Amino acid sequence: NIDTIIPLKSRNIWNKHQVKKFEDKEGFEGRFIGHVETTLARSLYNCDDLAAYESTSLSVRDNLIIDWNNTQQRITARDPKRVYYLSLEFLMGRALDNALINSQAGSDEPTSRPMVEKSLDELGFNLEDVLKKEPDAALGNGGLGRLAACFIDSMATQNIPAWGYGLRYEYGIFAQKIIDGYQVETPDYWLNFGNPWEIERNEIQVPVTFYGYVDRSDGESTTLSPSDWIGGERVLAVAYDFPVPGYKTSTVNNLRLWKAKPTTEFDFAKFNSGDYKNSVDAQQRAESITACLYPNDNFNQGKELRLKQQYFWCAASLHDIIRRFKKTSRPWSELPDQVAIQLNDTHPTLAVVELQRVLVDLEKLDWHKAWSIVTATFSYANHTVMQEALEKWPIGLFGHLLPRHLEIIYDINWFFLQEVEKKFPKDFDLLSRVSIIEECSPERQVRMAYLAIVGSHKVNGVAELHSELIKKTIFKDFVKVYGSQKFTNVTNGITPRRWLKQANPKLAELIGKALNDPKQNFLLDMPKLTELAKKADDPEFQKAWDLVKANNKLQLADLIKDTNNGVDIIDREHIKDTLFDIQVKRIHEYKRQQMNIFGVIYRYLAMKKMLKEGSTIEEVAKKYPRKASIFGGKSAPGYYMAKLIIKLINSVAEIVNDDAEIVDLLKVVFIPDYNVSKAEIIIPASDLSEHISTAGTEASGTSNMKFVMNGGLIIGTVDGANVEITREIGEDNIFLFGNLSEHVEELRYNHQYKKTELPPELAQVLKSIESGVFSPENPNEFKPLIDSIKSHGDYYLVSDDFESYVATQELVDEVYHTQKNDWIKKSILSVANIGFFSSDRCIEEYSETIWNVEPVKPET
Ligand code: IMP
Ligand code: B1N
Repeated sequence: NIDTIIPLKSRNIWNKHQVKKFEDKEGFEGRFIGHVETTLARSLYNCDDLAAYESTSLSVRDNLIIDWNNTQQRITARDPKRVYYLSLEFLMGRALDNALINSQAGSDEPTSRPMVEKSLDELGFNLEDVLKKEPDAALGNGGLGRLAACFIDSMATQNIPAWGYGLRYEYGIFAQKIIDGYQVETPDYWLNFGNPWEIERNEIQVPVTFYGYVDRSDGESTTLSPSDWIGGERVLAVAYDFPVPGYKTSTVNNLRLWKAKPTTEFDFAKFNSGDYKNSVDAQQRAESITACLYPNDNFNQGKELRLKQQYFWCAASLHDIIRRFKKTSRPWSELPDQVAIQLNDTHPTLAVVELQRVLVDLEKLDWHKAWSIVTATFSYANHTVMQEALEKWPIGLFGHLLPRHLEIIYDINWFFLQEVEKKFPKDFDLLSRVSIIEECSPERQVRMAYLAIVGSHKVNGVAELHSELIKKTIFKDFVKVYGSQKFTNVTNGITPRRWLKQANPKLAELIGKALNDPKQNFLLDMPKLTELAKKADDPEFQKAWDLVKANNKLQLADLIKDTNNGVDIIDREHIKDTLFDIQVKRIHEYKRQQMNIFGVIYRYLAMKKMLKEGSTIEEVAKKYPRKASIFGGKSAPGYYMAKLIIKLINSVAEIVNDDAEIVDLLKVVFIPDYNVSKAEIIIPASDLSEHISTAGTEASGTSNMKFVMNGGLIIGTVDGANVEITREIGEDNIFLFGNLSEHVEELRYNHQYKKTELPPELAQVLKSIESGVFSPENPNEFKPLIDSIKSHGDYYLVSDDFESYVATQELVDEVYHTQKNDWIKKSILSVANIGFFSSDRCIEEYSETIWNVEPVKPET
């Protein structure tokens, strides 16, 4: 406790020198130069853009830390219920621009950004160049990790007393290079130049134990009574804190990421036997726990190191949460009144078991009392129905690493199954279906999703369709056991601070003007955007709207030129009449980039055919007007088919872009190394974006929301959040196509029993690929892609949706090129009605219906 450390008589001096935030240009410049000269030990003579970035960040961070301290003190004094958001991934992107936008210095400016921009200019720097020096914090794979980042932004903005907990990977998601059209992974050592945004807390070190055995030599303890776990390996978790500023509030929350390091304890047994080197090596291995993010999206690889990461993180985080709870000396029964722990998918499910272990083994609570505290504390969000993504751990591996936790899981399961048996006597089938332990060959496994359900008081899906689907499919039996009240929906959302204001400042400004809200308070209340609808038909406004889009497209053209060795692929003269059709997301068969590129091939072949049959290029242009088909995204390194899809896209690009006959009517681009900061340039530039997953496979999707918020229209299937986007913006403003999720099962069945034929459009496309048009040196190159459709049951139903996809693309062309005003109107109306998808709304729903927490507002 701070009060006891500094004697009262010394307080005056402390208060006299209290550090103050900079409030104006003068103040900022003083800080900036101070950091250049003392923190960085540089000077006027050798301050480059990187140093300017570091110094600006450190200066802004100073302000954030002051607010951070005040926030922590306020919360400590009020001691409200807190939320802990546990996520193995936080895909934060860059921090500086966001901090400038979210924080306020200077009373006349809405944010610090314009002031700092001016200052930097006077100091001899350009803010945009300085911002580009920051590497992305890419500690995530895709949607799930970026959702966590949006959520912590919204929690800070809404003054929710919340903490994020995750891992500080030394290497985030790999950097993607494209070499000869193939993806090549290179390491992302994002900490190369240090990181001004993290505060290393060497004073916060939590010991974490692995392996060993449970000692029952007293002959008395059972698995249900306090037990002695004798660990075999110990590492330390060191805390690294990242400030999370809210928008237009002085609340700054904390994201705490753990790094593994060796203990100072030494293995004397090894040392005494003279094995000094092995003893040191064993210690060094500790650091491998937080070395690397697993680069899989929607896929469970089942590696021991991954389970180790999960336990390391859960144990350290829980320890911290419990330490904080204990400071107020409340009885354990009040834990659920003070603490809500949110599980971002099943990755942190071990925290459930760890809390039960702490309560029973260390705090000596009765098993059942402990368990009711545990379940009242946790809630679980499911993010996928894909079988290959559901986490399961072989009990051999699990029991070796965490022997005591496996016992606890057996006991949790035992009591759970008893409950089920009581409700449904003699239904042995049901018992084995819901058992947390899957009894199957070759080895029994722990089903983490079932453990998460049993250990939580609420379970939610992330979009309406998805939440209904999990109740009918993967968790059907649990609805039977618990009733449906335990299962709920919170549709995903995105932060409009990053995804509108930061990514598309000109559009935010235009909207602010239109709403008579130059300070852009609408960013805190996105449903206010509905007022925009009044302007949808206004020709002047349409013109201004279109101009913003055209400028964003030029910026994307610059990015494409940069990533393509300086070669301009996009014709700038025609930027306004070139439809930018974009699909950027992880490459995955279920997301169906293959269908998109087949569509591009279809278009190309059709254009060639027209020319061959004597049409003029003008006639071709009429049917197939200017279009740039833009792709981006990473494949998991071991995902063969996804990598082949990347290669196909690049091979098609090579042929199409070099084909002088079709002039510049069709361009194909694969942007390498898609990440958050590239997304901020790509998304605002889209006319059309593709969200075309097989119905029922994409839990929600969040980039669909980002594209619409930036005035792009969607071509999409009736899947994930597309359904609710359609409801909000109106079905006239979205291009939907394809089969519905309720037909998927039957369609797959038909494929299996060969009752389907390829539609002629697709047959033609596959034939051209097979004949080597796009891989003359190796006509067989793409055979596995073709076989997956023709011979292996077309699991993702490309052949079932292809005709309607192609037809819908032709409708898109028609509206874009012949009814441009109508297109712009659709765009404005879409933005007007996208307010529901602000992550602020998500956080309100979680706070009210799941966490039961309230904001703690700063005094004004
Ligand atoms: P924790 O919740 O105990 O981890 O505390 C988070 C931070 O809040 C600490 O590192 C302190 O900076 C601050 N803090 C915690 N307790 C107090 C307090 O009683 N007075 C002022 N600041 C506090
Ligand atoms: O979570 C996003 C959703 O919008 C997406 O539809 C969904 O695909 C995504 C294991 C995952 N689900 N599951 C994962 C990521 C990493 C991993 O190791 C699974 N990602 C999603 C946000 O709700």
